[in-house]
Amino acid sequence: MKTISLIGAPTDVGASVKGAGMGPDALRVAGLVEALQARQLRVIDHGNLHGPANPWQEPVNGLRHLEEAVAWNQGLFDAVDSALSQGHMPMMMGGDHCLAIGSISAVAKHCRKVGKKLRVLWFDAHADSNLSSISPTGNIHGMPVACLMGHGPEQLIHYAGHTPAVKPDEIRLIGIRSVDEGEKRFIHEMGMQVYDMRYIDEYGMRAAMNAALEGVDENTHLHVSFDMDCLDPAIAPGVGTAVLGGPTYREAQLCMEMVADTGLLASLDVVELNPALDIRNQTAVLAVDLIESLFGKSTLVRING
Ligand code: 6HN
Ligand code: MN
Ligand code: MN
Ligand code: MN
Repeated sequence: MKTISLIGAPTDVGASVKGAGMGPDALRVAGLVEALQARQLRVIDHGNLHGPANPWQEPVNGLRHLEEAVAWNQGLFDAVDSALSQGHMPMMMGGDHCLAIGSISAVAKHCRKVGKKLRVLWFDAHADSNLSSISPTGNIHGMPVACLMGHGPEQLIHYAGHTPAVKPDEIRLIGIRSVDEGEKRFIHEMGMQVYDMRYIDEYGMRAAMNAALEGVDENTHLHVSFDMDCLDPAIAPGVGTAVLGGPTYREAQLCMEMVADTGLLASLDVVELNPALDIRNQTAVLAVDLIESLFGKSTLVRING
């Protein structure tokens, strides 16, 4: 039986608005543990990590709350590292998306240790590929992809023990539709593969997912980093940086089902859920619904679905 290690990271130090720190509890209230158990998974809820409060300060040298982001990511790196070394599947409940630096760095370290290929599927409205020199806000939740690729403040790029933690060809950005000018150049220079909303409109989600999953095999560790603002705000209003024109409910379900079909999901981040902006916890309920599909719950009539 697969064991899921649930790790709560209740912070919004990397975000532009307050509230994402309530994400882990909103997911619990929405029934995450029970939903996973119903998928025949063993669940260990490790509770919430502790870290510095959000000092709500202006950016310093293009970075907001760097010290706090470093502390949270170190705690998360350690928790994910420990879950993986026990053979558990870590599920990080954010918290804002800067936390993916610690989480995915631990995954990258693990992959190198056990000799697995890494594939990160990054679902997001944003590219999260800013650098302190080009970021319009200084918010670190806009920078995790760049940090994971070795471009970022020294304290945020070495958790994995090898830098960059993630190579450009190990990550796919899916659903993006809000990209800053500097990010466009960075993505181009890095040669990252992007399945943005234009691609999804023209070719469909099935084609986007097939392309994003191309090359994964039994020796691949598949990590999903799911920013709730990837989804259309009509179905997911509880996020701090909503952008019109995201995937529909069915498109999102298809993504999850296609990941489930690979049987390769090995770690997960659910981030940017902001209960302060939600309506009756509906975005958390939606997250749980999508996670069930990610773990194989199917709308189709199948023997094991
Ligand atoms: N997220 N590109 C904007 C910025 O401030 O860098 C928005 C980033 C949003 C990040 O939602 O995880
Ligand atoms: Mn994000
Ligand atoms: Mn986002
Ligand atoms: Mn260095």
